[in-house]
Amino acid sequence: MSTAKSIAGSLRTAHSIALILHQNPDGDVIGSALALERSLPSKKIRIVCVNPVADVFTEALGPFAVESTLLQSANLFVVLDCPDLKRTGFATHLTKLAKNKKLIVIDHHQKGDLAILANEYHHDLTASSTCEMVASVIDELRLPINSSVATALLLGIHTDTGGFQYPNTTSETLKLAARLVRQGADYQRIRQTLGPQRDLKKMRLWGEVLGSVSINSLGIAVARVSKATLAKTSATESDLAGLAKYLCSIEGTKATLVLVETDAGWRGSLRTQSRTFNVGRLAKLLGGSGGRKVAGFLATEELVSDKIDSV
Ligand SMILES: [Mn+2]
Repeated sequence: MSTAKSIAGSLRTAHSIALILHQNPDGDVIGSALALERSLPSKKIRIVCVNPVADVFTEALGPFAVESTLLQSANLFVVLDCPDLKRTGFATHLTKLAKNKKLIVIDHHQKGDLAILANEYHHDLTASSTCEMVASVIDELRLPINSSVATALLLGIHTDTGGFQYPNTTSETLKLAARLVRQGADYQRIRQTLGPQRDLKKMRLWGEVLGSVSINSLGIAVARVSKATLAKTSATESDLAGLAKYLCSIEGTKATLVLVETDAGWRGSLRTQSRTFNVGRLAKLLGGSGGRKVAGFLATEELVSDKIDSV
């Protein structure tokens, strides 16, 4: 397993670096990439993602460029905040280029198949976020953290700890957050931009969905989002971001399941904050996959009505 020190060494010697964000990029992966890019201005760095980045992140962090094509020309490829090759959106590309280019992973999730493919796998399950790990890498590089880098790192920590509310918030996390604020991170701005959404379509969608949430016999809060609900509220799937986390706050809930109707069937996303509940095992039973805390599956209509309520 690689350390922050060895990752720093690889970054130091590379001239051209591609930072790869996972699909549907969140605050942690975006914060990690921007912190690295802004810490290494003398390198040629490209941030790459198959999906566009939500406006709220440029609002919080200032403008930055994200490319959708992964060029082979870089000499170092870094996958951030993602254990699974498929979730990068560049599975074929990365498999091919890993044969003659250096591929690094920095991640805090349960290990996935990238652990086999990568040349260096920097992994820390106890880190609150990839941003927390990236902060150590920047320290190893002996680079100063300016206010823009500090804000990017704090945004990732804020995202993955639910604003310091989840159990992954350790004394190390709080110590780092305090240091980042001292180094000029604009926490007020992060809270304001990533805080409760003011978007009316999203509110209407959440209203519809929350109105029909049920809790099954296993203590899972189940929310169903049909195509009809999306159409009725003129909202899109991206407006569901944060819903699963919100549902986790229902008293007595062990996990949450958000079912979204798609052309291929019902896509189920499971999430838990519980230390004992394993949603990955449940997803496997339903033909899906994932880790202990976040997992997913695709179900036919039949499965949704027959099994979900009894799981
Ligand atoms: Mn993360």
